[in-house]
Amino acid sequence: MKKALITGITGQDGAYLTELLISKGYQVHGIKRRSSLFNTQRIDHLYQDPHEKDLKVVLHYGDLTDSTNIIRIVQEVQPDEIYNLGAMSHVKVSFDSPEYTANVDGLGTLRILEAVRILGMIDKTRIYQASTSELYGLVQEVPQSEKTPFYPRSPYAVAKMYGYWITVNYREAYNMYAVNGILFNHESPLRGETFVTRKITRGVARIALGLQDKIFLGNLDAQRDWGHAKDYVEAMWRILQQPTPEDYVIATGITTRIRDFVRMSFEELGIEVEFKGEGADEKAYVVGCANPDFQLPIGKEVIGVDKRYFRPTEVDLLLGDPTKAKTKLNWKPKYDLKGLVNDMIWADVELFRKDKYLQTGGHATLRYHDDSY
Ligand code: NDP
Ligand code: GDR
Repeated sequence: MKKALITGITGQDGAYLTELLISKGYQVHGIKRRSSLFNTQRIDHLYQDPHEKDLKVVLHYGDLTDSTNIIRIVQEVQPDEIYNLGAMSHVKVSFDSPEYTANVDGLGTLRILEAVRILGMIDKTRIYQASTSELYGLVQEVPQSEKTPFYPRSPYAVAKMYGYWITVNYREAYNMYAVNGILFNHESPLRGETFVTRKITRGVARIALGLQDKIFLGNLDAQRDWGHAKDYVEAMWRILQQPTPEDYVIATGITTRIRDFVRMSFEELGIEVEFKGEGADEKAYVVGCANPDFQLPIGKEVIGVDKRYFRPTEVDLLLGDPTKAKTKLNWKPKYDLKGLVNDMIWADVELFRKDKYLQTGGHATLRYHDDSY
């Protein structure tokens, strides 16, 4: 039985990757951080009582800032594959916590590579590094491919740049099987609540159910190449199965503005919105409701812009060229953007229907604070 070790197993990608690897017969080991609250919601459906035999998922306490801990876990697990997905992954938050971000996202990668090297496991263990389209930053060339120069625009991206190059360097210096997946944005119903797509689908679901008046967003003009996380973890696995270690861009090849993601989310629920105004004065209003379950007053203001969500330096346009992945990995996404929006918005409607039920029955007073960031 192959063994995989996943850092960041409690995150969006960690959860989908764990499901995928279990379905392929792996035993999956994951590193989770100690937290004062349970933080395993995304993988709880895979939970097994640790007293059972032949466990498919084993969790270890740890942290990417702690090399002794990383070395011990790698030694104990003896993984065939390591997926380094753990990171402080929020671009805006990285401006608030730049040093921590550098430690986890940059040096954390080094700690993984060093653990494998120090333990003499170079010939046994393959390493996947979660690199990102944020490396491209300030637009140099469109679409962005494996050959496009980097110009990172946030402490997050700069830290990931270190992670990218140290992975390449260890591959070249020590002949390690260490590779980068340069993944463009990928989303899902498990997406963290403060990334823009999930912030939108949660907000739109609550507005449609009458639980919230409006949501505030930042830069509506930014363009992103969005795919579904389920498709992207398949690509991660394929990257590590290749005979030679190489880096790959994973993207859909289609880019969309934030404003249009908002429009599409409302549209899925039969609500038509129109944007008016510019910059910080831009707003969206309801202009039609086709679904009897979601009737909102025509003219209702549902989206506003708040400058606090703008970044000090922005990445305006991401559009990936996945030709290499399509040709060499035979990878092709199953979801298009409409399918992604559909999956996300209906999951959030289901989630907030429960809130609605509790509120209507007088069992809860609800306050939402996930529209920060
Ligand atoms: P998430 O934010 O959902 O998950 C991040 C994971 O990292 C969580 O499990 C988190 O633990 C863990 N983590 C955070 N800090 C530490 C630490 N100090 N030590 C150990 N683990 C830590 O991210 P995604 O699943 O979306 O992304 C996975 C990886 O891919 C990340 O590295 C991200 O930067 C990168 N990436 C993501 C893209 C995307 O669009 N989703 C695109 C390109 C790259 P906890 O649950 O306790 O917070
Ligand atoms: P990103 O994702 O920065 O691309 O990083 P995010 O969803 O946070 O932002 C995408 C774009 O939307 C704009 N935006 C807003 N963003 C947030 N979070 N909140 C808002 O209210 C808002 N309004 C507009 C942003 O300015 C930006 O242009 C994600 C993360 O998963 C990284 O870890 C990963 O590496 C990259 O994707 C690829």
